[in-house]
Amino acid sequence: MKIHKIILHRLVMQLKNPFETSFGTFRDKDFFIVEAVDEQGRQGFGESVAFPSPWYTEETVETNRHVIEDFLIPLLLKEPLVQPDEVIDRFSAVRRNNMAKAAVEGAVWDLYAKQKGVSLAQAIGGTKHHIDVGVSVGIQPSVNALLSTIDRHLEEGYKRVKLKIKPGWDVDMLEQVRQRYPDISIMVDANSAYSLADIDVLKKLDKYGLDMMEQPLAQDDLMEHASLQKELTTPICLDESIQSFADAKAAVELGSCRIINIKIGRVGGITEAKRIHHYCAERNIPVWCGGMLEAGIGRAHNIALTALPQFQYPGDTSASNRYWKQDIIQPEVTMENGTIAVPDSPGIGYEINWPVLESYRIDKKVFTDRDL
Ligand code: OSB
Ligand code: MG
Repeated sequence: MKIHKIILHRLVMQLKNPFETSFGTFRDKDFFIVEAVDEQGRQGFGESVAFPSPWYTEETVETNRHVIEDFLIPLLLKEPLVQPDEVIDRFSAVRRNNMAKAAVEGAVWDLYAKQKGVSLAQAIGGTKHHIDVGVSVGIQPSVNALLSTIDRHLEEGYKRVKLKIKPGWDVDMLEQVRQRYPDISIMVDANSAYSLADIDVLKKLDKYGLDMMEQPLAQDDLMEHASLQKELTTPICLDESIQSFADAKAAVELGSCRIINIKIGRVGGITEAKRIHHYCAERNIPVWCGGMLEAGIGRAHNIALTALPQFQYPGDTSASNRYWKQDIIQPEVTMENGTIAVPDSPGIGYEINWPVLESYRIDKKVFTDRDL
């Protein structure tokens, strides 16, 4: 396949509700849509997931721009590809910068699936027609506010809630949540807010019957998570600590977690995500698909990935209307009874809503193979 042209659209979209984590609060989403165009004018789309500041990993919107424009696009336009699993090798001349790579690789995958006339889910080996989804609830101003937010999401039909925790917003909060909802599926996500010195608090969470505890300790740690996992009955799930197949393998071998959250951006694209998925399937480690507050394109990629069979827990890929007044795709992503239908039309299976996308666009740049 030959990519003839890449268009970088930079968008800013306002979240319906601010999203608070142990690191800070998000109100807007500033990101890129990568559009890859072939000689026939067919278009594939990818979405970047880095945030404006490097709190989650070291990448930012600006490092994504630099790496995509100055390194990845020239590498991609330079020579034709046979198929998208090669993109990761083509990009290996650039160390890390996983979110930048994933945004570009995602556009190639979508284009490839459209060229073949199959859905993206099919192109990567997905088997499901519906995926189970949950919702990730940010830190709230009060427990009462949290309880009414959970009420609303359960009414909407979400299959599980993920609650963000941090020191001081953990045991008491969960005690009250469990009193009100003794049976619902709950997990927590600390985004690295604890250390091993907090082990007594973390052990107290065992009694709330959580599906899992996501990334309690340092973002770059595997060893201490292994020590912690030995002391907990709650399964640990790693998010930030898993940035590659090698990390996933080490985490499983060391016993650092019993479940892995796969995010396409964090691991550098769909091909690396598939490798982690296949390894976890062999090792009987359940995986699920995390979220980065994506707009419609990134959301569509997550849906396709989650169609793979080892995605065994509900993901964080909620419906478009949980985040946006108006999403950039048509139709928007909708959820019914806690599930999202996996599209079967070619590629990501959603059309771009161009007037809406353009209303959020703050910049557009075109790169062609003739510029090289
Ligand atoms: O840790 O999973 C996380 C959002 C931004 C950055 C990191 C995380 C999250 C979420 C929300 O938990 C997931 C979503 O709803 O997209
Ligand atoms: Mg997380």
